[in-house]
Amino acid sequence: MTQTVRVPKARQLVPRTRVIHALDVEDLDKALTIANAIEPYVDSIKLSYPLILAEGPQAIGAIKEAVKVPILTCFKVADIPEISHRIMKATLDAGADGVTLHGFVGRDTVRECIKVANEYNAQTLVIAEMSHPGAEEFMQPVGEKIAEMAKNLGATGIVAPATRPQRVKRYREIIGRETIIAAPGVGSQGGHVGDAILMGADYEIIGRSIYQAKDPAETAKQIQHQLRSRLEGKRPIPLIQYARHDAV
Ligand code: O7M
Repeated sequence: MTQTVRVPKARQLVPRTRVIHALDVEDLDKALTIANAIEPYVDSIKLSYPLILAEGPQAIGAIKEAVKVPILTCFKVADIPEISHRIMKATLDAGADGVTLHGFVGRDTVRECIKVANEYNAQTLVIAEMSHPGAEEFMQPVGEKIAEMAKNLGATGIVAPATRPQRVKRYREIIGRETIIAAPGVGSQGGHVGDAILMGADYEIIGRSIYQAKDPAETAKQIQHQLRSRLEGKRPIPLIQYARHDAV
């Protein structure tokens, strides 16, 4: 008897609006309302502990069903390879199209996570340097090595701080054009809309500035206008179609 093999159908990140929305609310109904309203202005919706701990992993599938953009989950995986493998599988089985993981844990864990993601055709974003001030203490000194490792292992991309656009520029120099950069820290953390992209990022990750706004859809639309005019005014780095989930 032939066995049915699960055909992975992860949605792929495509740079259109160049915004990833971090939908860090705790209530699924609220998340669904916001997801539907802001979808035209974002390339992906990123879900994290606040929603998943409150509503369970089925919230990933519920949001995914409501929108067409890829769903990233942000558990920032950072465990030994065997446990990371199981976290990845559970997350991807729940419907995630892409995941975030830490790079500081080393290449065995990162390689394992990328291997699992590839089986699902899913995207991997490896955190090189975080956006908060504390990241300068321990992460920044090793961030460039992490970025290089992530690229060499075939990660889809890295995460670098929009709060320090010069660092984004440095990461772009290190990893070249094939590996994407997603940059959090815009708005609530002090980063300006467009700075990270002008320094070489592909996406800016924006959370509270949108979901805490009185009118999230209108705010997301305004952010999109602001981003467009900044990029048009300053000759943006050309858009590239990214879909790297091959070779580890
Ligand atoms: O715009 P905010 O500050 O409300 O939200 C930022 C989102 O990006 C939030 O979901 C954070 O968990 C996430 N993030 C950072 O803020 N800084 C980082 O260095 C990394 C992330 C992240 O998404 O890692 C993948």
